[in-house]
Amino acid sequence: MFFNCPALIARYVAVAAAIFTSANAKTAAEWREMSIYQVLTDRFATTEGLSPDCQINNYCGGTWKGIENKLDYIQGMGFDAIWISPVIHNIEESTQWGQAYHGYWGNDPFTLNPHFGTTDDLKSLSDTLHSRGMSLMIDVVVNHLAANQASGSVDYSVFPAPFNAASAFHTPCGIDYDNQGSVENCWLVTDTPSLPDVNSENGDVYTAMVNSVADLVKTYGIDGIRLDTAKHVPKEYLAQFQEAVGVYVTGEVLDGNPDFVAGYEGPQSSVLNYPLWYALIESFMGGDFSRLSTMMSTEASLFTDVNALANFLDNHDQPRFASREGNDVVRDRNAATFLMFASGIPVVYYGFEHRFSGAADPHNREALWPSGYNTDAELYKHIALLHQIRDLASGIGGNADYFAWGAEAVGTTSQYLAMKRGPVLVVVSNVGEQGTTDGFSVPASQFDSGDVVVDLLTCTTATVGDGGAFESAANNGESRVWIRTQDKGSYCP
Ligand code: ABC
Ligand code: CA
Repeated sequence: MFFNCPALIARYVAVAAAIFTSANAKTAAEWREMSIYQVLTDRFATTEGLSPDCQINNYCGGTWKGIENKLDYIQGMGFDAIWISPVIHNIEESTQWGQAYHGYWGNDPFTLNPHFGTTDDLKSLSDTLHSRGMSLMIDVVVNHLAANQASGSVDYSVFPAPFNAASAFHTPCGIDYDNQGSVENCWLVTDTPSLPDVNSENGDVYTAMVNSVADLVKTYGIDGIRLDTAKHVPKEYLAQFQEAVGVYVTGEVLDGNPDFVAGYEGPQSSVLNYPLWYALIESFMGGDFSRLSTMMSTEASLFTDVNALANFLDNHDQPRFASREGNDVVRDRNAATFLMFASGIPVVYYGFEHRFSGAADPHNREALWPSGYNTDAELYKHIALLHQIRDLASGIGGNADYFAWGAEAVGTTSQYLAMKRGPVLVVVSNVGEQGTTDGFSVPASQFDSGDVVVDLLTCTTATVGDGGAFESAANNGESRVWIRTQDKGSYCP
């Protein structure tokens, strides 16, 4: 994200070079081979593995130790990385929206949030992940701090220096979303708790903010960053941030317009793929798949590296996928199949695997413990299987090749989408549990006439005709993952 600023690049290149030589820092090229499990730290697991009552607006007791103790559960689904909530100290008060359990109400960037554990606990989580060959992404906010007052009466003295003065923040104003200057310089929230907007033009203040994150990266061996509210920070300051932290950054630019969002891509950074998300929600919930296929090709032409984008079906700000009207587990499975083979890094929001169905914030932030961390859950098993197939597919031409290939839609109808990526041809559908007896005639594929292909989800075979066309038979609304039989390895013996 964020690069059009050679002067800043030169200024920070030395720092970045130093950091990239450290053991854990991961580049965009490394991240695009991974898949990420998004965890709200407070809601995932407690240190003792207990199941306390969870008042949805307050701290419920999840910790970094709790996550560490449950890494088998996460790795068992096949994920390579986790993204956890912001780690810094937050306001303690109970507000009209409850407590700061989500971690986005920071008031001291130099101290950790004691609700989530100690410095040793965070180090231990990072070390344990690395010893398992997994990676750690943290959520970070440089756009604002939080205060338990409305914007007109903030007590700046409670912030640590250099944030303890009104001059460390922009003059309060509410955001006009039609004006990018206002989006960048006004306050995301002006009523209580307000979010004082960091004065990025104030060199001492902004450098202190950026360095606080660079310190976290070094101290805790952080591999990547999800940057909150990226579209609220001017691009030149995003570039400064990127260079200082020296690891892959995926920025949150909450916007459906791919032209606008693509303006935030950079050599070591990408964005959360909101434009694709809007299209995929519409298509999987009964719209025409041409919308999704058009967005895929639009993004392929707009982004330099479409494979470094972070794709998702839902997150802590959006209604859960399973909460959507008319949804069912068959659609969930289809969407998960799409996510796993589309161009980009798959990000799965905790609880998807148990069909949690909370809708708007805060209901989409349920505690995970009532699930019993059941590894027999239908979607847990489907995700694990998809990861195995992805490993098989990416191994065929070699990882470097596979993750450089983009996925390309080769045919759509109102009910089906077929897309190819390297050796795999995926067919997904939005018909859901009602199924259909009509299959999909894949009009063209990467396969050759006469090839026998096998769907690794059912072990059904088909023979390819002229121009790579073949019949992907109906499967009760389920997805299919076709591959040449000679590439199937030990699958479908
Ligand atoms: C609390 C309550 C909410 C209440 C709110 C005022 O206060 O829980 O019920 O409505 C954190 C917490 C939240 C908390 C907020 C504020 O802080 O998690 O629970 O809400 O106190 C990030 C994080 C998010 C986090 C913050 C703040 C920012 O992911 O979890 O929230 O650190 C904007 C920002 C985006 C931000 C989001 C919440 O608000 O840009 O970074 N998320 C339009 C705008 C977007 C805007 C969005 C929602 O509305 O363009 O910029 O996001 O307000 C599409 C268009 C989009 C459009 C959408 C709606 O439609 O293309 O542009 O988005 O078609
Ligand atoms: Ca700002």
